[in-house]
Amino acid sequence: MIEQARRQQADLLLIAGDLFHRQPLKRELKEIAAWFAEIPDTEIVLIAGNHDYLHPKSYYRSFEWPENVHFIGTRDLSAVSLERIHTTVWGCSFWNQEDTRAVYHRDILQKVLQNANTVKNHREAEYDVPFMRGTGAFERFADSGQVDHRRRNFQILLGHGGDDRHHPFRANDIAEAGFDYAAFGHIHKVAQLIPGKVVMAGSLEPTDCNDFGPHGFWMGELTERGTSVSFYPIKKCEYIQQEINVTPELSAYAVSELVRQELQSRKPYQISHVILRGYRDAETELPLDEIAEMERVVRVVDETEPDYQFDLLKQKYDGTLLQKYIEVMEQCPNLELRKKALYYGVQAMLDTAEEGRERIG
Ligand SMILES: [Mn+2]
Repeated sequence: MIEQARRQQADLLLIAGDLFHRQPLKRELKEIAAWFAEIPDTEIVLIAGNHDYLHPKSYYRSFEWPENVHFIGTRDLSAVSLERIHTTVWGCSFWNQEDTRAVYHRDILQKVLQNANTVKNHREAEYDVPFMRGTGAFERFADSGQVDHRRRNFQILLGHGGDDRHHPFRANDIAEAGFDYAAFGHIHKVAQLIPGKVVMAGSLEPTDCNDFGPHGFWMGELTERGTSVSFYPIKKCEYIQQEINVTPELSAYAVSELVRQELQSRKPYQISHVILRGYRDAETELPLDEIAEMERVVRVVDETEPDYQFDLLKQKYDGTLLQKYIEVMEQCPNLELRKKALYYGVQAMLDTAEEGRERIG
C-alpha cells in the first residue's frame, strides 16, 4: 500500500479506521509511523475505528506522528486542512467500542460544510484535543475564511461505521451534502455505495476465512471535473466458495476427482470453501476427509441430498408407513414440494428405522 502510494506519487492516503484490530501497542505505532515517514510527499489522514478506538489510555492520544500524518481524534466531526493539496478532510474517531450516534447525519454534514464558524465554535467547545494535528491550519481556514478562492478546495469525508451500533449512516446523505468524496471503513466487504462518491474500503486482506471475495484498496483522482475511483485488489489471499454439483451416478472417487479438477481453475492466491450440492447416491459416502486434505481447501460443506430409489424402497418396505408415505407424496402435483417431501420424509423415516425397525414395520 505504502509502495503503491510512493509509485503513484499520491497526494493523499486515507485510512478509514481500524488500522489495528485492537488497541495498538506503542511499538506498533512507532513501526507504522516509520512506514508513513517513508512517503513524506503523501499526506496521510487517519481516524480510529471501533476496534482501535480511543481508550483513555490509548497510545493514539499522545503519539507523535511524522509531519505528513494527520490523526483526527475528535469524537465529533472536525477537519484537517491540507493547504498544499487544496483539500479539507473531515472525520472523527471512535472513543468507545460502540457508538450509535448518527455523526454523519445529513443535518450535521450540511452544517459543517456550510457554516465554518459554527464548526469552529463547536470545535472550541468539544474538540479541544491536544493531539490533533492540523488544527492550526484549520483555524486559519475557519477564522478569516482564507480559503483560496482561485482554486477550489476539495472536501473529503473520512468515516467509519455503517451498521446500527457503529455510526449508522445513509450514503445518500453524504453524497447530497456536497462532499467531493467520502471514504468509509468498517464493513469488510468492499463496495462502491455511490459510484465515484462514497466507497466502503473493506479490509486490505481478509480478517478471517469467512471474509469472502476480493480485498484491496481504492485509488482515484479528484479533479475540478469530478472524482473517479477504481478498486485495486491485493492478490495475496482471497477466500472463495467453490460449488460442486454432485449427481447420483458419481462414485466417491469420481466426486474427489471432480473437486480436484475444479480446484485447478483457482488462482494461486485463492483458498476454497468446497460446497457439495445436488444428489448423491444414497449408498455412497462422500470423500469429505479427502477433500478437506486437498491443497488450499479450508473447509468442506456437504449439502447434498441422498438420491433414493423410491421404487426399490416401496418394495422393501411394502405394507409399511414408509411405502404409503412414498405413494402419497408421489401424487403431489407441486414438483419442488414433492421432491422435498420425499427426500426429507424418507430420510427421517429411514433414520428412525435404523433406531428400531419395528417403529415403521
Ligand atoms: Mn470497524
